[in-house]
Amino acid sequence: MAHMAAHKTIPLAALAISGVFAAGPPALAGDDECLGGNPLSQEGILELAPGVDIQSVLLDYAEYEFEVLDAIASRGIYLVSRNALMSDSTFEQIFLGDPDIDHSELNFEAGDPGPGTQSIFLFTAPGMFQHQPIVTSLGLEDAQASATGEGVKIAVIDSGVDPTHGQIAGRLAPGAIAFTAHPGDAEYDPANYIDTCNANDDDNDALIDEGVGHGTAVAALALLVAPDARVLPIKVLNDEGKTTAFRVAKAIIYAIDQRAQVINLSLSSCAGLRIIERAVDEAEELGIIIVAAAGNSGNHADDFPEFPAAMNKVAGVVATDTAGHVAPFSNYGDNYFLAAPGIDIISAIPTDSCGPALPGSEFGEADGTSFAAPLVAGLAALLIEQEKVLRWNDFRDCIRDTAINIEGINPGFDQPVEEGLIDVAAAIAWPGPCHADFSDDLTLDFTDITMFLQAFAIGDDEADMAEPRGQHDFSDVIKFLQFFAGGCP
Ligand SMILES: [Ca+2]
Ligand SMILES: [Ca+2]
Ligand SMILES: [Ca+2]
Ligand SMILES: [Ca+2]
Repeated sequence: MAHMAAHKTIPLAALAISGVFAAGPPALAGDDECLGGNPLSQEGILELAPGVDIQSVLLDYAEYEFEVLDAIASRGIYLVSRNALMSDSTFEQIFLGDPDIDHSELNFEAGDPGPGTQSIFLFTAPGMFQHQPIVTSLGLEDAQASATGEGVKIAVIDSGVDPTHGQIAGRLAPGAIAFTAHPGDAEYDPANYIDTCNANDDDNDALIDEGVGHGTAVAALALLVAPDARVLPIKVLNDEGKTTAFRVAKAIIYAIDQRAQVINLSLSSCAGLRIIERAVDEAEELGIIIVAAAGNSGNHADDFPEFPAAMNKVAGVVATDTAGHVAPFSNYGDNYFLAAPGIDIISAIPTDSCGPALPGSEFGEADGTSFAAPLVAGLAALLIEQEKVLRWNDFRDCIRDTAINIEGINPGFDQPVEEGLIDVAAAIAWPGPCHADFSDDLTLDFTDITMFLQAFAIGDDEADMAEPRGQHDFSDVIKFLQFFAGGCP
């Protein structure tokens, strides 16, 4: 029943859905087309120095006829078009030495994961969703006796969701949005975050709407682990499962500004763009846990790392079976932080499906690192509700202490993953760090109060313990005192 990754090629920097929906041949490990990517030849990204106005930049470089296509204006990041006479390398070099431009880089073509990744799920009976093997293997019932993710917002940066699906309806956070085209393009509609199709094979790969259903399945899996969390759908993948680096960065920044506490990215790229890394860094400073699928190329990260999963401070997720055997299609390697089940995973699919998807069915079964990642996102939500995780370091420590080592059962894989396979019940039973112990001596005394106040006064991230994150105010002091009064676990 395991459906191998059919995705035989991932162009460099192709941001592709990391889900595999159909039976097909195994992935071709080491496919060097991973290095051959296609930057969008008439687009580029400019990161301006603080206080610089984009209009003055456009004037300074008027001969190149740059036009603003899209913006993350609050961060001084702009997507510009340029005339066809300007080469990629010229764009990369022309701004060197200009103090107004912090960084320039190319935008990358969105990519399809390749033939066979069509949205064909195997039909499963509705009752199977709540009773599938991962519910037992991860210990979800035990875990949910202690935490359900209440009050936690999980941003799902994906293909949108079906808001009418029984597993999704009533469980969305306000602020759902779509970034699937440039503002002004006919396709761009910020309100249209719905996981729908257009019944056309827009990318001419003989697959119609192969991305449809992906986001609905991903969101429902996060909610399977954390049933009382709320999902914020941010649509970046179109109905063919494609997007661009710029849109992914824009979506992460949007999730930050919407105060999501967890961000799930079931998509990957062979290029680690600076604007995505910058967005990841900003999220990490605010205590947001970022989870990303490792990708389905069957490659070791030392050969072909995929991003953002392989970035520091991102929980990159390798797919295994329920016992921890690495899936043949999954990327692996110790650049990826942990593993979760991603074979024969049952989840929600849009009820109003189209194209090749199952008409009228509500649940389907599929494989992919895409479906392993949201299980980790759900776990993060449970730990955040418990206040065991306030920031990335806490999550990292929890996984180090509770994940199941899978090296011994994967002799064919050199260091399959940095840590191991998640055990949700064990993670929820983890005692948690001693948040008030600023002196790291496992006791709480006046020194810790002094150190907290010093950290608070200089605006250190460690002292930003309560919402609103990114601000040091009285709620952080109250939270510290609560942790202090509660003692070390
Ligand atoms: Ca297609
Ligand atoms: Ca289409
Ligand atoms: Ca102490
Ligand atoms: Ca705060």
